[in-house]
Amino acid sequence: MASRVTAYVALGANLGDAGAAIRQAIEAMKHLPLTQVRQCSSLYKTAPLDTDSAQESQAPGADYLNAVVALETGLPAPLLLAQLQQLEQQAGRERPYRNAPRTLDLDLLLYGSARIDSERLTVPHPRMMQRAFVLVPLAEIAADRVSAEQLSAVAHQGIERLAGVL
Ligand code: PH2
Ligand code: MG
Ligand code: MG
Repeated sequence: MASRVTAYVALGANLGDAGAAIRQAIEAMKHLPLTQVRQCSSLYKTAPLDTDSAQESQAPGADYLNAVVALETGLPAPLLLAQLQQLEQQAGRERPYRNAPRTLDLDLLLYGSARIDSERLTVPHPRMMQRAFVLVPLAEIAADRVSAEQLSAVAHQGIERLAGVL
């Protein structure tokens, strides 16, 4: 049997019904081939980060809803990425400019202990350690993958846990 890997995926949305988009994406991930959803973090309300300064005429957008899930998967990382991108498309994702508000963003954070540096995919996700909206929900379900130092480095970023919503 092909080997199975624990992968962590960050979910984010700040356009349209973000809560519905995140819940639907988690349901859809349960139906991906060779894949089970093992754990879900709480849902978090987070202030938009890194909105593109070259786009100052654009509003930074609404607050985000963010979460992280753990998948157990037999899909190789490039195929998992393709499946996640397909779910983004099904949620009506458009990319008018970098970090634009989005109906659904699914980022592959970690794929087992793999280090991947290809044209299409970098794992661990290159910016995850600077982002409370990733580290706080990740630490909730995978405390061994985030250190106290990494959490305290992002502690100033606005993030609110929405208990009992997911
Ligand atoms: N995603 C980004 C850029 N900024 N800010 C928050 N709060 N949440 C996000 O998911 C997010 C962001 C790029 O993917
Ligand atoms: Mg992202
Ligand atoms: Mg993305």
